[in-house]
Amino acid sequence: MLSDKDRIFKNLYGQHDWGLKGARERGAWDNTKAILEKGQDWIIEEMKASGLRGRGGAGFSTGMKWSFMPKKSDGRPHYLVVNADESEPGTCKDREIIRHDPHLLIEGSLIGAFAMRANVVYIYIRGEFIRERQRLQAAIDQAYEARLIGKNNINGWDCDIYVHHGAGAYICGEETAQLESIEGKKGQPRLKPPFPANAGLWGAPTTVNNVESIAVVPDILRRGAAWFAALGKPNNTGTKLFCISGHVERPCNVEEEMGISFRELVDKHAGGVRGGWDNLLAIIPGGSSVPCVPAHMCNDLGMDFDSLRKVGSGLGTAAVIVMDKSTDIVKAISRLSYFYKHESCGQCTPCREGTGWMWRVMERMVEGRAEHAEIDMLWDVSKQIEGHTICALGDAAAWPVQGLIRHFRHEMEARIDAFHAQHKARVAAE
Ligand code: L3W
Ligand code: SF4
Repeated sequence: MLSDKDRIFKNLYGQHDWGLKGARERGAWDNTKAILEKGQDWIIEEMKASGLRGRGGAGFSTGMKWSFMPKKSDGRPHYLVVNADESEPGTCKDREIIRHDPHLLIEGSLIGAFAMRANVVYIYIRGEFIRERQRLQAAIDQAYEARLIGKNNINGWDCDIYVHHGAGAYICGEETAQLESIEGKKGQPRLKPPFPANAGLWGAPTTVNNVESIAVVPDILRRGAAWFAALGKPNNTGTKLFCISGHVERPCNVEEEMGISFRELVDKHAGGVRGGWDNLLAIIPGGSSVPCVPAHMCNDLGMDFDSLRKVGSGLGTAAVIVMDKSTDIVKAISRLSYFYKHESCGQCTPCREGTGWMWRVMERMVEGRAEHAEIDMLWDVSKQIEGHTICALGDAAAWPVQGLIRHFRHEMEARIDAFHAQHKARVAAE
């Protein structure tokens, strides 16, 4: 279990002052100038050495991503975009950082901007987060007033931070759709490559990082990459915010060491599975976009990128959705299918048509109004979507359905058999 001294988010539950004074008491903005004075190369190497992997879902190395930004200016400005569009079902961690520790995010933004030679940062915040946007703006105003950011600030790197709010589209959390949205266009993903580091906002070098990824930067650089890398497991280092929801006694957000077992995470922080461990049916360990993991595989399950990949799922955003045996798992996954159908931007055929097709079949599967062969057809369609689309939403729609078929095919078949048996009985009675 993570010790208090290794905790980064000391005000996760909002018990203390969120403002500049409180943040400073917790160590924020301490010697930021000295960090910047170590230079861009040192910061990027230190970030690589920390092993920090992006906290928005994909787990790409943050230090590596920063290193893709051009080292020499070709006249184009550089941009840092902080992705605060937190919309992944089950995910509610970035919101807590913004509400209760916004200065960690602001300080991390300044350091990241410096490391990538950017003088402008956009924080793209989910449209529904109205109070959070106000809180973030208030914290930014405090930082300007104290001359921690802005032009000619005391830290020695000009940096303006703008809060840009979304309008309720999940797809604007995809990095290139987010860039389109900031540019004032419809939020539709772009083809990659080129990656944003080469051609991002208005065609200029841009890096998009998740809120949590940026908010942990000041602590990593103050305490040292070795401290962060010693937490967790090799290739899965550091601390992580987990959002535990669903059928647990006490749903919560908690910062823990990467790689903690699912059982310890839920027992220690969420009061255990509702009705006891034997009542567990399955979990979705990383936000709605990753496949479910059935109970029998959850015993020694490590909550980190590689361990979850090994069991055919993923850490994603670390939003852990716990489902007990009262859950209609076919209905639950069907609801996710509806979500992805609704949120598809419609640019590519496999996603636009496939998500609607999967949802309609899933709705029939809930009632059992289907044939056994359609389960295989559903699998085939999901495979036609996966990897054949512009952005990851297609994969994200396919994976939950694949997880259901892989682990709960017997449940789908039983439902179909029951439906046909009932139908037969009805016909016989008539
Ligand atoms: C330069 C290369 N850059 C990759 C960069 C790329 C991006 C990052 C990861 O996220 C996940 C999905 C869900 N040169 C590069 C390169 N990059 N190769 O690295 O890229 P990628 O393509 O692996 O993934 P992605 O499309 O950024 C997809 C999760 O995100 N997800 C959840 C989203 C919701 C939230 C939220 O609510 N907070 O994040 C939805 O799909 O798990 O695996 O920056 O440019 N050769
Ligand atoms: Fe749009 Fe879906 Fe294609 Fe992504 S995969 S670009 S959401 S149609």
